[in-house]
Amino acid sequence: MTILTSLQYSLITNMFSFTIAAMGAAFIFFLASRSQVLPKYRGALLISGLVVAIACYHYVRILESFTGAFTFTAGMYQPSGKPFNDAYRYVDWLLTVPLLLLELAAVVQLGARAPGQGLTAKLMLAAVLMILTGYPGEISTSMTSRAVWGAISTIPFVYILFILWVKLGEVLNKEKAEVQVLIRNTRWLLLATWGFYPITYLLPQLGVDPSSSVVGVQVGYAIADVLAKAGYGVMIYAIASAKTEAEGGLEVLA
Ligand SMILES: *C/C=C(C)/C=C/C=C(C)/C=C/C1=C(C)CCCC1(C)C
Repeated sequence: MTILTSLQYSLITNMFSFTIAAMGAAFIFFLASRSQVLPKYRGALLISGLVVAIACYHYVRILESFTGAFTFTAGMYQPSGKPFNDAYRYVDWLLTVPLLLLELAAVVQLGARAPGQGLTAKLMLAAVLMILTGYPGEISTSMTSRAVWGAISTIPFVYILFILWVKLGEVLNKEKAEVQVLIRNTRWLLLATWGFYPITYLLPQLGVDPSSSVVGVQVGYAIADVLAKAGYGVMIYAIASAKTEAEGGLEVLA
């Protein structure tokens, strides 16, 4: 860790605090919204709830670890000597990224029925590989190994986004117009938010000074997490809700 100004430090801790609030609120929203959609889509909302609950917990730990890594002396935040634990973030992703893919598969048919199951499993496996290979780079102090692990991690990343883009494109035509718009927007949200992570990861490589890098990486990942988990969950809810409507609404249950 490097020395941070008060402004840099509070930007990061305020962002973590906002993320905890956003994830916690999203958790209540997803669970409360389950009754608004057909039973077959309720699994997706439960998974959305799990994702934000896991993230909410990890952000509490990330905030705690971050504040412990600094002491306030002479008007600046100096490294306390206690390391900041990046593993909270990566363990969080290890659990939540495969769940986000499952969440999508629970509202959108990602392939032909039976083979579709296999495809979701492959995407989830690729997600695990992406996170596991990104971690050694994230904690490395050597720019070379950061670049090498980052490049390896980008292979499954490109695979996942490419497959999702193509598969979501294929299912579009089978849906009603309102659902099509929502799936198209979700596709863009996925690309934009997931694309944010490798860009954030690159900041230290781009010659950004160390303290600005810390701010960029921590704030960048937190913004991306809120959008990719809570924001995406709201899109999944909107798809489930539009499909419920298209399939006759909740009255079909009566
Ligand atoms: C809720 C958390 C999500 C959606 C996390 C997504 C993370 C990524 C897409 C990370 C990707 C990375 C690369 C493609 C290369 C560099 C290392 C990573 C792990 C930051």
